[in-house]
Amino acid sequence: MSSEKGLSAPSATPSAPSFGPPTVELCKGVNGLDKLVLREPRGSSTEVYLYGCHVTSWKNDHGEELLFVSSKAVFKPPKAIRGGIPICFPQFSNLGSLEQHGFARNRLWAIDTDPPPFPTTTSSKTFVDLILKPSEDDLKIWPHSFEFRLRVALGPGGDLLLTSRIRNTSTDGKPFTFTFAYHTYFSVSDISEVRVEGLETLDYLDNLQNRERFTEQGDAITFESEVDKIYLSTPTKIAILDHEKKRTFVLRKDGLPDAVVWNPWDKKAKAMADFGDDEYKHMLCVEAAAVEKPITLKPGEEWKGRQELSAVPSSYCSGQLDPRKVLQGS
Ligand code: TA6
Repeated sequence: MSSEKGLSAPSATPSAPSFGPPTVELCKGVNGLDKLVLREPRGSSTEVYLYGCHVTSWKNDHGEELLFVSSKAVFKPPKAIRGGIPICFPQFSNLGSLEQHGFARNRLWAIDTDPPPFPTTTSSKTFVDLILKPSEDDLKIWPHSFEFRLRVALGPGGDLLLTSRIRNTSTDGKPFTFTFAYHTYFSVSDISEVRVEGLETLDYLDNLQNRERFTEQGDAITFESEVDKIYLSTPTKIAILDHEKKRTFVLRKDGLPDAVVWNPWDKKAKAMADFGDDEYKHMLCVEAAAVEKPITLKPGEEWKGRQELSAVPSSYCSGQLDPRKVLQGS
């Protein structure tokens, strides 16, 4: 049982006497939507709306925003917020009967005041637990009872940790199957100067070519046009290198074998009303996902899917830092 305290009682962090205690604050965000602001004693912070359990901000200890949210994002249910980390459940762009990325991001979540013990002890003291259960209307479109618990946490170094626990609570004895993604929008200075390391030579399904299967070439991925690829069975760590900012995002994932890489580029950007025409230059989606092999849960079974994001300085642009070393690091 973790000795941590979450929303109910942020406690002082004895190991950091020179910093204040971690804080979690419930307040009003855009259009009066409820949001939680988590502040880590060393200065990093994150914000999560109860609507969609949608993380819309992740700042480092210098107050720099690391996630992309469109200036045209609509903070008005039932439209999903364009940017941040949309939660795609119970499906990720499968051509099923549901909306493209499921309905979890379009629902109002609740603060989970009585979460079951967290499965792993974590060093994070700054976290909040949210929960989603299907409404009667949800059960009409997806007839499966579930409890979806999501912990949003800031690590001591400002890492952003999302842990999802989805349990089949059906009493009809029926299993259910789902696909999932953390649809993370990273903020980048210039997409034409971004490289992604860790996906080389992997097979992927290309959403721009009827999801046909291809094999990625052997170099880092760079961007000159629209990309929409589902990389299959990827390594645990993926690095996103921002040349201009000399910053590397490291995405670590567990329970999510695949990774989606998406940039709409100019044509698709213009076609999205909640996305600025030029905003494609300053974002890249790299999404920890479970798509190729849908997950099946029997009644009572629980699935856990976790992603950990960190932002580290990288002198890669000067060629000094071998990004592969970033990936092999702890
Ligand atoms: O993750 C890539 C993708 O599936 C793209 O095909 C594009 O549709 C994107 O998600 C955005 O989807 P959304 O439903 O949020 O507009």
